Amino acid sequence: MLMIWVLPFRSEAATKSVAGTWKKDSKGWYYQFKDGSGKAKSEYIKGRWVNAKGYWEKKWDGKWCHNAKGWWFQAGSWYPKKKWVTIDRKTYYFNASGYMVTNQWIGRRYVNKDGVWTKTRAGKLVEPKTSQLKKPTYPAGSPAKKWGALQVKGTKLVNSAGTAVQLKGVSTFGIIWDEGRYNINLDGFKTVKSWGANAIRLAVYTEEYGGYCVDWDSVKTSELNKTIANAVSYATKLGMYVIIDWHILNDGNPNTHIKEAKQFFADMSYKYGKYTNVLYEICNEPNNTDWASVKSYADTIIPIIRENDSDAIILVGTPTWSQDVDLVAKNPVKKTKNVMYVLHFYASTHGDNIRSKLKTALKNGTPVFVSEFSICAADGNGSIDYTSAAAWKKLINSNKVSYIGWSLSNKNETSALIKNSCSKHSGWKDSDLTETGKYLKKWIQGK
Ligand code: IDC
Repeated sequence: MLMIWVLPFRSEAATKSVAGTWKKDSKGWYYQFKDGSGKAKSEYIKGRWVNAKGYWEKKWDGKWCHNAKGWWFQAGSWYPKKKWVTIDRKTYYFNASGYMVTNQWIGRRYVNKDGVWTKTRAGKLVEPKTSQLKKPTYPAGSPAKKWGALQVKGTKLVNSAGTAVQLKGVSTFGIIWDEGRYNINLDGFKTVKSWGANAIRLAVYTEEYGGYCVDWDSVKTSELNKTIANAVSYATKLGMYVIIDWHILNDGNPNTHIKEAKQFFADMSYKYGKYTNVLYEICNEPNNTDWASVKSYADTIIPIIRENDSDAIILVGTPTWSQDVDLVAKNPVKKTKNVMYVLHFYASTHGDNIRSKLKTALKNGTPVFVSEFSICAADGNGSIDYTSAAAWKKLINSNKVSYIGWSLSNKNETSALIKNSCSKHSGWKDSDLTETGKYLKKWIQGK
């Protein structure tokens, strides 16, 4: 970038907002703001770079520059590219050529006509504190501690060391629905972990009652966000993996609510980008739509997640209520890294024909994750088919496919894991579990 003119850049406003004093201690110069917000950190103050430890690092001193193409920020021979930089307490984004961008969304943040970050996509979300965005620590011996960041290798889910692993666990009921919401608590998850489960799935319905995309009001949305945040924190405390499931169903085509999905996954990945125990499931069960539409949706959502989280496992639903995993191999998503495709089954309804879809997919190199199943009929009710369930169990275990049982509720339906008569929200004994609950527990226990 030649032709450098140095111009005063919003200097008056800057002076006001950065009012403070340079001070020195044994480690060097630091900057104390006057407004009570403490010391500067990882930001430019009046041309001086204050590093992550809060001290001035002279070698990165910089200044605003301008040419016919626009503004950039020059620090010695370096200038930020594809980067957010906070300069005099305002946050700017510099594109791949190093120019400041204006009037657009960059991931979840909007920069205004002056290039200043002014809002987030979900205005209602409180910006998480920096401390919340840090990589959490997991308890010694827990699955998340032992296995670390999961990856996909061939058709297999593997741990950070490259060894094949199997996630197994339970799905919550709709997280805002009464028959299940109270089971989302630390002790409830602990009970499930005591069975040998290493994963919890959070069913965030989109269009059904209380869903993320209907009856949109700030109270409900913040309630959903709070529940997700709590649930992730319980799983994290226990060192369990946790799947954030955008539970489309009625809506059929995931593109119906793609606008909300973009916001949702930008926010979730921003919050949990450093959580190696968080997985994203981007569309529970596409139906009455085709793979091309689902793929186009996935090709939009995956890059949004990847802006904040470069390697988390992403689960992509498939057409016909997540049965058509056999269609994927011919036309997979664009960014395939650590992506798996979702198969769901309800053993009384789905037999050999769906099992053969799983076999075909694996044979063709498609990684499959069973993020929801039950051993009853597809309406979540009806009778249990133990023969079909056993065939599924054998096929799934022999291929080390991950499986998550539906659902941690006490609703009066066959798929509920807890008896309708049981009102406990944790510490369930075998006598509190339904036939489905006991079956899942045994499977998880390897019996
Ligand atoms: C079901 C619940 C049921 C609720 C219904 C709402 O079990 O109590 O009334 O949703 O539509 C799925 C879906 C899952 C369904 C489940 C059983 O992913 O949301 O839950 N099922 O019908 N796919 C196949 C079966």
